[in-house]
Amino acid sequence: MDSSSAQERPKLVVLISGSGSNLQAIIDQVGNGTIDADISLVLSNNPDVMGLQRASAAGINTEVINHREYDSRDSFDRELIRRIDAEQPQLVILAGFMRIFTPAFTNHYAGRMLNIHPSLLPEFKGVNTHARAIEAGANQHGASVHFVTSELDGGPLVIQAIVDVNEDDTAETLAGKVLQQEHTIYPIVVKWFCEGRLSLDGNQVRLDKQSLPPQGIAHRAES
Ligand code: NHR
Ligand code: GAR
Repeated sequence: MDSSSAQERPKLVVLISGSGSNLQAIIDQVGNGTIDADISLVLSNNPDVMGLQRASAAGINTEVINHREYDSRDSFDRELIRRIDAEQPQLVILAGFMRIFTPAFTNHYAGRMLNIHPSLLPEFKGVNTHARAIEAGANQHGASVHFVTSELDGGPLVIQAIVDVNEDDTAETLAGKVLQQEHTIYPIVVKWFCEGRLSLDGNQVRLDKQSLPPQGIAHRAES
């Protein structure tokens, strides 16, 4: 093949810490051809999590880099970078990854790392988002996909899935409704990125060369 022939499929590296249902949603859409990419590696900071089994079942390489075996966030992040860069991925995907990164890490992957966070950012950054939304009496809740920057859960937003909070919702029922929406919106964003339609220019997200509003695109769940 000559050098002007079609580009290779983009390579993805997915970072997980747990059950990996968002990873599964992406695996499924790569598998059925909706996302034209290869998942070259799934990395977990926790051994023995279900997400690693999902990856293996799909024939994807997995590796564990256990943060408990590193004496600092810096040394853990350096090892992650070494392992990720060996794959030369176009995109790094955080899918339920639970370790905060140093700025050296987030700067290294600026514009090519995405996260899904279970709240309507900028509300409820951090952990335990569903219980906090209930506690606050929120009428709406959801999930956000954003480019990752050094500001925790503060990077530029691509899309938000909005779900209604009902009176009888608990943190658990709400988590289930939100997770279902996550499985819809995250593969869409990954597909856009792989098709070269989505990019980050400074702090501005662009989709098909159009600037997105600060909250990103709103995706309302049918109820
Ligand atoms: N790192 C940076 N610099 N910026 C972001 O936006 C990041 C990040 C690392 C992870 C995911 C994020 C989420 O979607 C994410 C975004 C973990 C924590 C946390 O408090 C907070 C936010 C996120 C992930 N982690 C604890 C820690 O000490 C451990 C908590 C635990 O193990 O349960 O790293 O929510
Ligand atoms: C998802 O709800 C994701 O948004 C959230 O954890 C869950 C992971 O589920 N992420 C975070 O809280 C990141 N700190 P999964 O492992 O089944 O994809």
